Amino acid sequence: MISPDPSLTPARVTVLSGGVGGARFLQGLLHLIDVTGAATEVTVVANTADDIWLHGLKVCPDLDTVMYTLGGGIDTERGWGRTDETWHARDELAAYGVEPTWFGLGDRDLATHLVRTQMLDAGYSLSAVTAALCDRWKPGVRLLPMTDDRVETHVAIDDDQAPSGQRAVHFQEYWVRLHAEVPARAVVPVGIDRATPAPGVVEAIRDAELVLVPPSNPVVSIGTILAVPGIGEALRSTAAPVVGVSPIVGGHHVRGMAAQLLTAIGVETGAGAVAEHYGARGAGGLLDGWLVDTADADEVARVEGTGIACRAVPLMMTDTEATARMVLEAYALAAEHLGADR
Ligand code: FO1
Repeated sequence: MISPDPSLTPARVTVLSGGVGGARFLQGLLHLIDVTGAATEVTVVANTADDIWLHGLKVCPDLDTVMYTLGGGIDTERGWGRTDETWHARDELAAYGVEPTWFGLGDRDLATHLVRTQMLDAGYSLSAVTAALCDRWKPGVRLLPMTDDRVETHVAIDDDQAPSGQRAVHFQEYWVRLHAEVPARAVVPVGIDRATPAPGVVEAIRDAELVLVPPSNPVVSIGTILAVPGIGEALRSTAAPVVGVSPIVGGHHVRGMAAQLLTAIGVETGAGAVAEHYGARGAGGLLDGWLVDTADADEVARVEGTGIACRAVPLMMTDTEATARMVLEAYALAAEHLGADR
C-alpha cells in the first residue's frame, strides 16, 4: 500500500513525456494521486518531434499515446494506438500499393488524425487541437504539445547509393520500418531551432512545485523537448526541483531504441551516463535528482559526484502500483533536495 507523507505531495507537477514509457509513468503518477486523494494538478509537456504526415494526415504518436493511455483508449499490449482496433483502411491502402505500408494506422486511430488534420487545416493550433481531442478522452492531465510549430526528428543512416554515403530517414521509418537495426549516424530534430514553446509550457515549468522527467527516450523524446528554444532555459531556472528516472537499466533500455540513439550522440548507455548527459542543475544542467534501478546501485556514487541527488530503487513499471511507488521515490528525492537547499 502507498502511504506518502502529506508534506511530500506537490500541488502542481509538470511532467515531460514521450513514448510509451512516458505514458506508463503518468499512469503511475495518476494512480498515486488517486489513492492518496492528493490535490495535485498535472501538466504534461509532450514531445512532438515523432510527429509524421502520412496519407495527408498529421499523426502525433506521443500526444496520442498519453491521451489514449490516460483516457482509457490505448491498446495495452502494443502501448500505442487504439484498443479493439481494425486495420481495413491500412489494408486497402496497401492493396492500392500506396506507401508507406510499414506504418500501421488503425481504423479507430484514423478518426483522431482526421479530426486533428481538419482542425489544423481550419487554422487551429496543435495546442487547440489537442485540447479539443482531450475534451473527449479526459486524460485527467493538462496535455500540452512542446511546441505548435512543425518539428520532425530525422535520423542519418548509411547509404552507399548516396554521394555523401548517408541519407536521412524520418524517425518513424528508422524505428518502425528499420527497427533501429542499422546504425544511427546522427539524430536531427528538423525545425527545432525555429520552434517556440507552445502556450502554457514555460509557465507550467516555471510555476510547478515539481518537474518530473520519466524514463522516456533521452534523445528523441526528452532531448527534443529540451532543445525547443525557451524550454531548456525554463527548466534550468525554475524554482521547482527537477527529478528524473533512468530509462537505462543494467546497461540497456527497457524498450524502444535509446541505446542506439545514445550511441549516435556519443553517450554511453548507462544510468549514470544519462544523468551526466542531462547534467546537474547546479552546473547549468537539467537534474536535481535521479532515480536509478537497484541493478545500478553501483552508479549512485557516480551520479552524486556530479551534484545530482541519487537513489537506487526498483524501476520496472510492471503495473501502476509499482510505477506509483517510483513516483513516490521521486517525490522523496525532491523533498530531500529541497530540504538540503533550506
Ligand atoms: N509503432 C510500430 O512499431 N509500428 C507501427 O505500425 C506504429 C504505428 C503507429 C501509429 C500511430 C501511433 O500513434 C503510433 C504508432 N507506432 C507504431 C508507435 C510509434 O512509432 C511510437 O509510439 C513513438 O513514435 C515512439 O515514441
